[in-house]
Amino acid sequence: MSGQVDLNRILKQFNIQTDIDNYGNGHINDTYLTQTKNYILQRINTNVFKDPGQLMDNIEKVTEFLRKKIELNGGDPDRETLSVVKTDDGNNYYKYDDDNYFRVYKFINDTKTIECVTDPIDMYNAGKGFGKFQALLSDFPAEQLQETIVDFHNTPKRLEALKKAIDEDKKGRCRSVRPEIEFALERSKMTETVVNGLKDGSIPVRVTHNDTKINNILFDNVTGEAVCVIDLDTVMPGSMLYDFGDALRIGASTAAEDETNLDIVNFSTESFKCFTKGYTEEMAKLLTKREIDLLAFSAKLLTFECGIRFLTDYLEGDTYFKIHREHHNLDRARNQFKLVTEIEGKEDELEQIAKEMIGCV
Ligand code: ADP
Ligand code: GN1
Ligand code: MG
Repeated sequence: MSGQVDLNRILKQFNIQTDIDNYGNGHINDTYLTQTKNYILQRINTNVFKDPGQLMDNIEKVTEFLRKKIELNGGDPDRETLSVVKTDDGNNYYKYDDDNYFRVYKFINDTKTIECVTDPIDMYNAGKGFGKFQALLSDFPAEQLQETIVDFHNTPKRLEALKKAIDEDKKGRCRSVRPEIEFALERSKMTETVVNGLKDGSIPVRVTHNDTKINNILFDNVTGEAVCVIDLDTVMPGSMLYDFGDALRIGASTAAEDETNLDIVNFSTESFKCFTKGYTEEMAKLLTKREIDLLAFSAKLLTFECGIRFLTDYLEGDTYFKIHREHHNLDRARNQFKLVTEIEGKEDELEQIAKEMIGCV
């Protein structure tokens, strides 16, 4: 889509004069890196984020808040949080036309992203990174944030969306995915736990990231430690269980999110243990008993939720997530459902591990 726009003209608005290449593996935005390797340009996906101005205001508030805290803690705010680059007119994004909105961040050098974890130590580092991010935001005034995607982790509503897609069957694909549909509908009961807990107050509302997949964290090239949590588009009020569970969804999987050989898609107990250790080292003091009780459950819930989102998008004709091959969303859904089955098989053990990890910090 951004092939139709003049990227150099956009960069000029941000006072940047260099060429630019495609970059990154996100499913939502289009990302570019300047050839001088100092700026990231992103086209904000307006199919997903309806109000880019509101989105960027959220991000500016959150990053400014983090910047101050990082400075107070003696850290390096240029590395440890995203830095929004303003246009010459002082705006935090540039509207090219009605369909094309762009923003620029400083590129954070000497870091790497991980698509699929092969060493559980990376999960310990990721746990520390996401835990620290959450702890730093624990006193951020949540009422200052707009909901950039309403009901983003409202799992019962996600299931309703799947049912609607089944009823409409726009692409005539339902017939070929009966087992997947059955798998999803059989598990409808679990979708309500966190949403109801937030509603009745038994689970606290916190400022959360809401998209803690493992490639949304930058790791130091040399030490492997988490440097910066990125992709802040969905930072808004939610439950820490969303962040904890979602990080394990890909992070504890032994294969990529779209791996089609389901025999090699397993949920690694060791990765779960390492992530929980890192996360709770930063967050244990802030967690309630109810949150601790639901840590293992959250991995199952968020993996299931993502699976039904992929299946819904498949039935609707692949309009939300970027796909790179036919049936890509179906492959992703099957992969996530395999992980759900794996987690179901070891949920008691995972609960036990989570409690041990909390006890030892
Ligand atoms: P999406 O919403 O499409 O997932 P992201 O914001 O996660 O987009 O960016 C996509 C990828 O670009 C990331 O996984 C990361 O590799 C890279 N990236 C984004 N911002 C930065 C940055 N400030 N510094 C270094 N790399 C970045
Ligand atoms: C999207 O933007 P990205 O690629 O980090 C999606 C997440 C899904 C994830 C599945 C805003 O994340 O919610 O869990 O794909 N982000 C949005 O890989 O929908
Ligand atoms: Mg991302």
